[in-house]
Amino acid sequence: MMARFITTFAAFASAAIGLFAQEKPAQQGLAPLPNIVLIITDDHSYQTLGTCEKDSPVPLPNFHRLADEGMVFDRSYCANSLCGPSRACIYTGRHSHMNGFLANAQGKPFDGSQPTFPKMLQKAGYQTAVFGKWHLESNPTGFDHWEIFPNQGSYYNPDFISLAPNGKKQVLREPGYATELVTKKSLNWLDQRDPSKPFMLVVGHKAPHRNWNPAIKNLGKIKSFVEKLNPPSNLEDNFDNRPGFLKKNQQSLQNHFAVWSDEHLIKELIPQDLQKQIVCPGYGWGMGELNRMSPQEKEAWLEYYRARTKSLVADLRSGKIKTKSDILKRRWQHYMEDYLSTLLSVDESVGEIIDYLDKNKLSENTIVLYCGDQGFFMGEHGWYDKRWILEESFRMPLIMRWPGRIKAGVRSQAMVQEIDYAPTFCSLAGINTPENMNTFQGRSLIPLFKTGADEAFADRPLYYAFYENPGEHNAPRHDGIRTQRYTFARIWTSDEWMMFDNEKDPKQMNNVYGSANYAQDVQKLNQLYHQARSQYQVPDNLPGVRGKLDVTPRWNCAPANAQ
Ligand code: SGN
Ligand code: CA
Repeated sequence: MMARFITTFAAFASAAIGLFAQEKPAQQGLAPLPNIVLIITDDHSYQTLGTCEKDSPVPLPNFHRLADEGMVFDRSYCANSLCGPSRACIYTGRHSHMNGFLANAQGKPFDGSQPTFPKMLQKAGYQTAVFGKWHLESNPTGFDHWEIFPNQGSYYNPDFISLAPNGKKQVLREPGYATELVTKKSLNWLDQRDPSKPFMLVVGHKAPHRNWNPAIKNLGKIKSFVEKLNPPSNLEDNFDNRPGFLKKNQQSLQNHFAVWSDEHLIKELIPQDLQKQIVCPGYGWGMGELNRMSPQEKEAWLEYYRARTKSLVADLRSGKIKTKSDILKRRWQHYMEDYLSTLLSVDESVGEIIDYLDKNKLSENTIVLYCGDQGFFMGEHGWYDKRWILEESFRMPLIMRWPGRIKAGVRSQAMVQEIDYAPTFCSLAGINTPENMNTFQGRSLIPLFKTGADEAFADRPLYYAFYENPGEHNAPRHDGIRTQRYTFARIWTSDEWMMFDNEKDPKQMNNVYGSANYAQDVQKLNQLYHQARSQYQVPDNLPGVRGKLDVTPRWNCAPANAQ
């Protein structure tokens, strides 16, 4: 394993990008160190990436452009499908049990004293900044400049936390729409940077996170398009043939969707008798974002969603919508429309960033990595949200663009994971000393730049663990692996196992764990699962069954990263 790592790395260092063979290329008069732009969205699903097919119906032209000019990864996965933990994995290049940030609500912030790629790049002379979504509770470390949302952040007129000139933390509310503000701040920072130094910029968008509030200018822009979409075939999943815990989950459009804050229906316009049909018990009314809007924004927002509500009421009265299934389908359309509308602004942001790099002749020396922070259910299994090792939640968008260095227009089938980004960036910056690289559990993605394929990424079991218990949507603690063909996992809370043959059952409707036909594969996967746990140094008591987990961060990962 170690040998393969070294060979791969050596081949890369000498051939692909010779300048990185040395530790500090810039000091040796070689080409400048590459700049890094990491764009992270919140809850962007692979299914709605808009780049997946050339003729994708999702109207996101700048994502199409990014895909045309870069490499799209079809098999890119997170490590823990929740915002804070996933970001901790990205920044540290290590799994949650190593970086100590296991869950959003673990009551202990991310320990910013541990090694992260921003800190390493900063030390190597990079100018670094992060804007927007951060969600790790402690102050960002490794960044020269940061302006972050408190917690989840808001869509309209959001607050930003930053350091005042006196070094004290300040919270400032800024007029505008979150996605546009984050883009503007990012581009301003680029404009004001010292051009003699390399930079690493993190653009952290809130969109398309719940409660899916689009920019006012984008309201209604894709309504007619969404009306032509069909919901996933398993929108009304009954969870037969699978562990009982899936049924207990609380993230269904049918039963756990708040009619005002999530669906944006206006209560006063829904007659009492119809309210019973459309309100999920316990998920009623309440809408914080409305209070953040200016009177004009509020009026435009209300006008748009009044029309949505009236049309639903009219269709219920006329009988156009009758059954529970009809109501669910309409709700799914509303969900899709709002979710995708928030992405219209992300699409603009991506376009503006690429334009900036092109116009300023930075593209050829800048790698842009676009990713989500996990996957998201778009009605598959009847769900929204994420948290599960199930495919839609585990798989996440990843596109990398670097003209001349990363082959354009390629759809890579390599098995990659978010913990790979940190070692990639550090290798690109020439700071891949054994000491640095031994803090990471991922692998540098550089061997994939030329063609999108490499033996080391072909069938690499990826480890996943989720620790909240029970958490907001009642998802249990579980961990497992994804191989090229199978998903294999243990639900610790209920001691149930699940295994999906993703080739035969891509929608993951049938647990084959106990099936005689798969007995040999179960054995093999069980072995791979235990191998992964030992390779990544997962303590025996994790994820644990219930109760609080408190893990002290560790960062000496050798030899786990030397796969
Ligand atoms: C909020 C959402 C949840 C979501 C978590 C975590 N509820 O609490 O639906 O799972 O964030 O999301 S909401 O009503 O407040 O929108 S994460 O992406 O930040 O991990
Ligand atoms: Ca998220």
